[in-house]
Amino acid sequence: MACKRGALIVLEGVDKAGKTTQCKKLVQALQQSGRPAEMMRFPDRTTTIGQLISAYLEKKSDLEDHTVHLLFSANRWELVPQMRKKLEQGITLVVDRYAFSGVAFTSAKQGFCLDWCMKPDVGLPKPDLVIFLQLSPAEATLRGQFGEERYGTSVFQRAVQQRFEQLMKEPSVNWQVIRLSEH
Ligand code: FDM
Repeated sequence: MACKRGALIVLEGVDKAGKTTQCKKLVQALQQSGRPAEMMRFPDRTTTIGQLISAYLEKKSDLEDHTVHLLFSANRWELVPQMRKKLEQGITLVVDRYAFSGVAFTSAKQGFCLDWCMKPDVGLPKPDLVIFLQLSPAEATLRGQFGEERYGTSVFQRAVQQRFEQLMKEPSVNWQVIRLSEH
């Protein structure tokens, strides 16, 4: 008997929005309701490409901006066969960041346009749903310091948030925005 394809669900948002926690909860809830579900995250730091990215994020190495953008995309592409297989097996994938983070973070840097940033990810499996956890800069500040990794400054995170807002105008993507607040 052919089994139903799994859904591809992506969680996006700026740092500290709680994506990882919510991904885990969603996987648990799906499993408890009898639907096979697994979590994935990008970057996947376990692969050879992922290790290059991880060293860059931890500021242990420097990489040219276009180069690291392409590595983030390559890190997604290298996992596509595995993703397709799982989806075909009926497993729902809950993914912590995807190509939208790729575009939002690189295009927040000087000299990058959305169009160039989107090109390397064209053709990736399309998410059935993208949940955007919306956290205002003021609320992010209430949650304490951004991490020690690259991109962990409030000025950069604000620029990233603006880029996400531009991406959310794309009607072909099923965006669902969840506004978070401390109160
Ligand atoms: N990031 C993540 C990118 O710049 N491009 C990408 O394609 C992706 C998937 O890497 F600062 C950034 C976003 C974030 C960092 O952090 C990864 P986490 O804590 O592993 O999600």
